[in-house]
Amino acid sequence: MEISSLQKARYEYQPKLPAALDSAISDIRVELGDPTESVADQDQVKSLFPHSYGAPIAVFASGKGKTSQNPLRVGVILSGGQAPGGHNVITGLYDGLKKANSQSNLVGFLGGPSGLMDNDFIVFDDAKIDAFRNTGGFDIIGSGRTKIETDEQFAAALNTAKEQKLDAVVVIGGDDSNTNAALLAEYFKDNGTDIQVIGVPKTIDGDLKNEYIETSFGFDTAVKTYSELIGNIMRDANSAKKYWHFIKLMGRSASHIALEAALQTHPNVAIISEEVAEKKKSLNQIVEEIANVVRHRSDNGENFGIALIPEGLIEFIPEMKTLISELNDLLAHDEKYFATLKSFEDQAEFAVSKLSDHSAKVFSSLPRGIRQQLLLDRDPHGNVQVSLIDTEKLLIEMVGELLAQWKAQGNFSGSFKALAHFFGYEGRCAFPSNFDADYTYSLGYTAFLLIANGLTGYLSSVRNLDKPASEWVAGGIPLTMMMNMEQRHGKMKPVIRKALVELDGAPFKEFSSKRDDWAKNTRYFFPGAIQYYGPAEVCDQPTITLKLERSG
Ligand code: FBP
Repeated sequence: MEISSLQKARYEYQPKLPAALDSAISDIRVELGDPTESVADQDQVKSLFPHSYGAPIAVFASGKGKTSQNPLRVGVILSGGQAPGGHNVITGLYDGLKKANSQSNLVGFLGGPSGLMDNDFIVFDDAKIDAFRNTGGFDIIGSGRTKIETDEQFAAALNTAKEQKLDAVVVIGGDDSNTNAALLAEYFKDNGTDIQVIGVPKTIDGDLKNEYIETSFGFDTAVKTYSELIGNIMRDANSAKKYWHFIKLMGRSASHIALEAALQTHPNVAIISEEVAEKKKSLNQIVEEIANVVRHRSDNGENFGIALIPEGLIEFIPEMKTLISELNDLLAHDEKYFATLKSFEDQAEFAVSKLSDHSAKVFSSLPRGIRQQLLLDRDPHGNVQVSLIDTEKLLIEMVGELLAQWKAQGNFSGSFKALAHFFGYEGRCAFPSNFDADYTYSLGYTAFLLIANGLTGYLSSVRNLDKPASEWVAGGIPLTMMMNMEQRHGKMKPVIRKALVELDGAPFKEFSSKRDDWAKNTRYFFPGAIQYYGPAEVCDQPTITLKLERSG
């Protein structure tokens, strides 16, 4: 296979490790803290995880330890959406295993969790690993969204683990996949095995974080990629001065990506879904707010602008949220009957007959395309596939209609020509930034250390991320500690709590203190492309969100 010059150069990049990990394996020791509790619903979570609940936080420090150097056989899966750095989790895990004992083996299950259930695998060797060092994507073994859910699926996973003689399984995934990892760890123990399960926090969405997990990997690279593109579009808009650009940004639920991209580029409008929910803004209110910015800028002779729209917005608008939740429930309950309805008209009629009066009205008021998108198949976790809903086009249409009304009333004299963009998939497989390359390699290496210290049901954690990598602190956080009970598919389930944008958090406060100025004036900021080589202030900086959260 031919490879680019950058890929060749990136093969040579040596990811940085926390100082405590950058020594002989025998010189790394684990420190265990006090027993922990889940974030909420302690009694229910405890009763569902009798074997793993209450485990202590683990931290790795320098000093003589008892990290096992016996040969290990470990399986790894990549789960869910791609995120830059996934390959380096695997290379870090592999290097840790081989450094401790060259007889250890790393088994990669193909195509996500289904590979584990079907025992579809490869065994990594140096050549395979070296071909993927510091590269983006998940193509080293592929990923998938199958959920290990039913008794048969859990039994199949255990069967494979036994057949493969695995000591441990590493699940690289987001909140749902790591919830699965916690259930799997519990199941393995419940079935009398010592097979360990370790999770690694992945997702460009940035919503798998808490006091101990400062960020999920991939967020840094994805948002820097989007910000580069937004900056380029801003310069184009400011050069031609004739278009508004409505840019939808990936992030299924939380608006961390939109917020960070706003902090990096200073757009005229950036909607933060969590604020929409908190202030109970209706779709019409959002439309009016955007139209007001368009009018204001137009009054200043600027018939152009940039609006950032978070992918998950639609689910945070109260009337839409109710509608979507009613649709989710009815699609889950009447799944079989619904599948027999072939035309959109029949499906829509059935939905309207089952929805509450208010939701039926909201549903019927939406353009046909959006109604169709709302009835699409859910993902395996029961979520609406918001990346397939054209919210940016819906907003352009509605803002355009309102401005046309204002024009007819003599309240708007400018022009509104808008273009829609969606930045999502183009950010998920970029070459990981130095931050993500270092962070993911450290997470993989830490996953190995957790296994070699006999721990299970943990999420690999690397903290102190606003400092140079040598000062990072590696360890493990019990997965049950991050759990609470939530309704899924109409039933209460233990899940890892998703981290949404906090309106009293430093990143949102910084944004809200600047946004009025950015709306009226053209303050565009051009971050440019991710740099891999050069001074640390250009190449190794974490996101603004991470810095503000750590200093706040
Ligand atoms: P994960 O939560 O699995 O990391 O996926 C995140 C994401 O990229 C979302 O931002 C997006 O809504 C979704 O995946 C798209 O899913 P798919 O790749 O299945 O189209």
